[in-house]
Formats: sequence, structure tokens, C-alpha cells
Amino acid sequence: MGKVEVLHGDITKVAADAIVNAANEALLPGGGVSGAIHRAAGPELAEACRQVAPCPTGEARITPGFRLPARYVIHTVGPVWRGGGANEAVLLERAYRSSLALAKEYALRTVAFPSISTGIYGYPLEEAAPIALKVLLEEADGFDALYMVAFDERTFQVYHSLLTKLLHGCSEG
Ligand code: AR6
Repeated sequence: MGKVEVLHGDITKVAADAIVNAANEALLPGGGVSGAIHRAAGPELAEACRQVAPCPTGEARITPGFRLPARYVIHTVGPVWRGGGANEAVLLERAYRSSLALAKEYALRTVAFPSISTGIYGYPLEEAAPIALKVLLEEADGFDALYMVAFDERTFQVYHSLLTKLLHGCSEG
């Protein structure tokens, strides 16, 4: 089984086969991780996004990585948090799964994710992390490595301690 790891840092520096972008449905360069990815990839990325847009919430699109160390960028759209009663959990899980389905289609072996929806889109981190890690652990078999790249300290701590707990639980089963 491929490994799942939580990393602390900037996803634009990660030399995975693909990094995932927490995008908006129009695939326009925004703020947050999306802004950072577009700045690091160069202006060609926005043009490539234009050609594959729009991307409904929960779906994913793929483009080259241009000036990034990653070969590809997989753009996915997580849900905007509306209090929890608007299918957010299903849509968040779908965003992770669609991204990995696309990665498999392209025979990619390593994929790095940011914490989708937990920034500008307001999804509570403690509720998003179990969904994200559940999908990564379930799908790890099809990859060499799946990374969750946490930019800030709190995000790192939440994912890191949860992953440790989940792996510890699994090893007993
Ligand atoms: N590397 C890794 N993670 C990062 C980086 C980075 N360089 N920069 C920020 N993050 P957000 P969302 C973290 O807001 O909530 C955009 O405008 C950040 O700390 O980027 O899905 C899009 O265009 C947080 O933990 O994404 C959409 O309109 C996580 O990435 C909207 O924001 C996600 O925060 C999407 O909002």
C-alpha cells in the first residue's frame, strides 16, 4: 500500500507528479492556495484553466504544471461551508475522490493535496480533516504516495495527530 503523509509547508514547492489546487468553479486564479499555485506556475496556467473550465463543485480538471516542480495540476472545487446541511461532506469527499480518479487516469504515482475548503470556503478544519484522510487512506493502494500539505501550524497539527491516530488504529485491526 502506498504511504499517506502529512507535510508542513508550501505545496507549490512539492515535486509530486501532481499537486491539487483548491479552485473555484470558474477555475479563475483566486486567493489562498490557488493564488500561490498560479503565481508559481506562471500565466500559462490561467490560459490552460480557461480551456477546461468550468468545474462544478466536487469535480476535477487537469492541466500541466508549467513552471511548477509538479508535472500536473489537478484543479478541484470543494464546497463552500453553509453550516453543514447543504451536502458539504458529500461534496468534499467527492472533490478528493475525483482528483484521485483523474490522477489514476493519467497513471500518476504521487499526488499532493492542500486542505480543500478549509480556508476561504470556511469548512471547519476538524470536520474536513477526517473526510480528507479517510479518502487518502482508502485510495493509497493505487499510488506510491499521497501527501496532505498543510501550510499553517494549526492545519498541520490537526492532520498530523489525526493521521497518527488512524494509522495506530489500523495497525491493530
Ligand atoms: N500551500 C499549501 N496550502 C496552502 C497554501 C500553500 N502555498 N496557501 C494556502 N494554503 P484556500 P478553499 C492553505 O482558501 O477554502 C481561492 O480563492 C490554506 O491555509 O486556498 O478551498 C479559490 O480560487 C488552507 O488551509 O481554499 C477559491 O475561490 C487551504 O490551503 C477559494 O479560494 C485551503 O484554503 C477556495 O477556498
